[in-house]
Amino acid sequence: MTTLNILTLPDKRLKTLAKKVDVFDKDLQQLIKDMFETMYDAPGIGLAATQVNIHKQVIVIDVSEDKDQPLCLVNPEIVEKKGEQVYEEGCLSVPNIYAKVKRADSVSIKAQNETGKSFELTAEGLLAVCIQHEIDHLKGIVFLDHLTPLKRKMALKKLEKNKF
Ligand code: GNR
Ligand code: NI
Repeated sequence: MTTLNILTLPDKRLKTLAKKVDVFDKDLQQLIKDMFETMYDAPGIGLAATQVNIHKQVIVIDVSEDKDQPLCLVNPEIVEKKGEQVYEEGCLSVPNIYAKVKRADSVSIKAQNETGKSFELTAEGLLAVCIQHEIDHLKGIVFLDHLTPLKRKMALKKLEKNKF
């Protein structure tokens, strides 16, 4: 069992743009395994490789109650968004800070699995929130970037204060 170190704000490495995966080898499968263990251990409902300082387009997700529905997305792309929802988000890279974020209510994505096989998926509700949150990480975006400048400033102040 390997748990990876999770970067937290204000770490600038969280702003790195992740690169496409083009080699589906044992190392990739080990990374995915370690990311699932890290996510379940945290615990969290999703984890992007960016958060463990690996700048590849790899995401793991499990929004199920019983933590028995692992979903791995490699090279994910949103192909369609529908509607709006507001959800109170948190992030393992922004500990103890929660804020409402407006996102699409439903997303259709194209992605590859851990062996490189392409698939499409349409998600709504919490799974759609989580997919959008994780794809943001791969682009160097954290949920605080969706807030107004004032709310973001307040959240960052609280984060700083929590360190003492
Ligand atoms: O564990 C997590 N919970 C969560 C709750 C609401 C919206 C998004 C998330 S994702 C987060 C784990 C995380 O930081 N993934 O990047
Ligand atoms: Ni996050």
